[in-house]
This record gives sequence, structure tokens and C-alpha cells, in this order.
Amino acid sequence: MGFTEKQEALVKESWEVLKQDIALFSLRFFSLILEIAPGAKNMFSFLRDSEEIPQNNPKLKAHAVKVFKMTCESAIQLREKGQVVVGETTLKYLGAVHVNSGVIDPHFEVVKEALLRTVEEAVGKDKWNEEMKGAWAEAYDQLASAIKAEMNTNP
Ligand code: HEM
Ligand code: ISQ
Repeated sequence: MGFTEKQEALVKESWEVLKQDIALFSLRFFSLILEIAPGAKNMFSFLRDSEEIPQNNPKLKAHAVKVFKMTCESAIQLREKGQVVVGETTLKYLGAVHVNSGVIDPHFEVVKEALLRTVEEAVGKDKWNEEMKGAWAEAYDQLASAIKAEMNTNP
């Protein structure tokens, strides 16, 4: 069984909740990444020269929102075509940005955990369940695979 309409709906529904307070959840997402992997701090340009996480950094927020959105789009693509297709230009660009920032494959599990925990906190204990978690996890994994493949392709 591929990605179902139900799974797509669960991702879209929780994205709507995230959107209600995107500044808060972007910051939370980022904080969780650093909580899980404190060493990741040095990879982010907007953190290198600051002691704590900037509370109102437009770049941090924009990037975090992009990760949420791209994962949501992956869910839609998975349901529509059974696979995630990232535009050639975007993929090349993201591959390069991550390689150049020192990101390696195991980091993707860190971001996954942080993403799932952020969505869990956003929707709340009542609505969060294994099905919702599985839907986000699969959409994220497929997107991450595409970026990792690009990162590991020699130019
Ligand atoms: C930058 C998305 C995974 C670390 C970015 C940007 C996007 C993005 C959209 C901004 C690019 C730009 O416009 O400059 C994603 C997605 C991921 C992912 C969709 C997974 C599916 C990761 C992982 C790490 C990571 C696993 C490692 C912890 C970074 C860093 C930057 C970056 C260090 C550069 C930030 C800066 O200094 O400006 N990512 N990312 N990303 N990402 Fe990711
Ligand atoms: C970049 N890549 C992955 C996750 C992120 C979270 C917050 C800000 C930037 C990011």
C-alpha cells in the first residue's frame, strides 16, 4: 500500500496547526535539533557568532518553514505519484548547501526526530498518534533520501 489519502490529510491537517504559530514552532524545531545534537550548532551561520539561539532571526525562521513546507509537499507527491520529486535546481542547490555546511547523513535522523517532536507538540497529545507520526516520518524520509542522494553524488 502506498501513501494514502488519509496520511496526506494527516500531514496537511497538522501543517495547518503549525502555521498558526509558525514563529514559535520554527524556533522550537531549531531548538530541538540543538538539544538532540549540540554539536550541530557550528554548522548554522546564524548561530556561529551568538551564544544563544536568536529569538527573532528571519533566516532561521524562513529555513525552518521551508523544511516544514517541503515535507508537506512530499506527502502530497507521495499520495499523487507515489514518489517524491524535488525540482532539479532546488535539489542541486540544497545538496550543495548541506555538503558545504558540513552536514552528513546521520544528521538527517536528528532533524527527523526534532521535526516529529515539533509536530507532536503543535497538535497536542490528543491528536498525535502513530498514524500521524508515520505519515510525517515517511514524507520526511523520502525527501531526506533525495537530498542525501544528491549530497553523495560527485559533481
Ligand atoms: C540550510 C532544508 C536537512 C542543516 C537549509 C535550507 C533549507 C534546508 C531550505 C536553506 C537553504 C538556503 O536557502 O540557504 C532542509 C531539508 C532537510 C534538511 C528539507 C531534510 C529533509 C538538514 C540536516 C541538517 C541541516 C539533516 C543538519 C543538522 C542545514 C544547515 C544549513 C541548512 C547547516 C545552512 C544554514 C545557514 O547557515 O544559512 N536546509 N534541510 N539540514 N540546513 Fe537543512
Ligand atoms: C535547515 N535545515 C534543516 C532544518 C532546519 C531547521 C531550522 C532552521 C534551518 C534548518
